[in-house]
Amino acid sequence: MASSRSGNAPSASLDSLAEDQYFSAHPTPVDLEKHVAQAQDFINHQLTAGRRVVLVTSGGTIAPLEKQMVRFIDNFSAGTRGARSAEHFLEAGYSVIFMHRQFSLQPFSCRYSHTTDCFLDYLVEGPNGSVVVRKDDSDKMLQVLKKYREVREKNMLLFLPFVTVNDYLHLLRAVGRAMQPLGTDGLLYLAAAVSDFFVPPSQMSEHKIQSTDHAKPSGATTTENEEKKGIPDYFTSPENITSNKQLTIFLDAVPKFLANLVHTWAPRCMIVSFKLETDPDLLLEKSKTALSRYQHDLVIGNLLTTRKWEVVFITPDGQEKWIRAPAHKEGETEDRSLDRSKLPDEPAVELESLVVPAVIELHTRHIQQHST
Ligand code: PAZ
Repeated sequence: MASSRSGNAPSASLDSLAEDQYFSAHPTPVDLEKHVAQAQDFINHQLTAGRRVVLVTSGGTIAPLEKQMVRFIDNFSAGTRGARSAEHFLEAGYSVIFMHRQFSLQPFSCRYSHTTDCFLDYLVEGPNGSVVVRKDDSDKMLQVLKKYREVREKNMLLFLPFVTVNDYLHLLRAVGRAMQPLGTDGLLYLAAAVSDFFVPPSQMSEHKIQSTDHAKPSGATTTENEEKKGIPDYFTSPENITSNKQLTIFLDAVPKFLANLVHTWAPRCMIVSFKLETDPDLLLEKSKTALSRYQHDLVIGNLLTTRKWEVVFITPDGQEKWIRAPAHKEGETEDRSLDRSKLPDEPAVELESLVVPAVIELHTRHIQQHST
């Protein structure tokens, strides 16, 4: 079998330096070893069963502001894309490593959590003090339950949680590497919304940031003068003393490791990244730039307001292909930008039911092209 990309990294040495620096300076999550062992067992099982495996990342990461974290920066992602996509991959016979933000939506249970109805609304009191599902909901719930039980019994679905952007990066590297034995049968579908900015641990306040006028900005470093006098300059320099209890936080860019994933962590797997934008004029350009920068297999672009209705596939052959969910009236699939203000909450057909088969088709081609 030919390696698809290994060794072709444009700046491999720089990437590996950045990788060493990041992973030695940023603490390993407490559960990492346990989660990696679970992933390895799961992958070995799938290798024996001869199944393809997809790693689906899902939900947002947080960027903590304090080591003993009280506050953090989060983003909007609920994990809908990831949870629904995982279901469609399972339906197609893939085994799924579902790497998700803790408490975000999960495959199958997403049909009943984070909805406007509380899960208790689906339940009623049954005979002899039992609890049963409300009659109108029980058929549908039974179908969902059966599918869930089946994939769990066949050991086709593994849940791995993360919370912070650092948890995510450590876990992605470890699971990506663990997927290497799958070769081209491995697929990475990176739908998580990963923080672009964070406070690195070296700059992070140990304790809760205080809301006094003289609070030191998070991320500000101690100066030589501060150390000599034992008095932080911050408290003596008038320009740093804020009025109106404003807090200034300095954020660093989170390093991008997609090139490392593509070229060294999982070089033979197919890698799909997502690109989210809010400005329609930027979406195509940014998606194309990401694909050419990281040299992976597919970028799926989407806009915040229309993400449930349409996505665009950007592939290395320079093609762009829009996939659109049918509007709620049958046949209404006009080739135009969607006007969010006129759309109902959800399309008639779930977008992921169209996106996942299209990704699988490309994965099949990837396997054919890179297997000898
Ligand atoms: O989780 P969700 O269904 O609310 O949103 C999905 C999404 C928009 C986060 C995903 O489709 C995506 O674009 N992820 C990558 C985001 C980015 O880092 O650009």
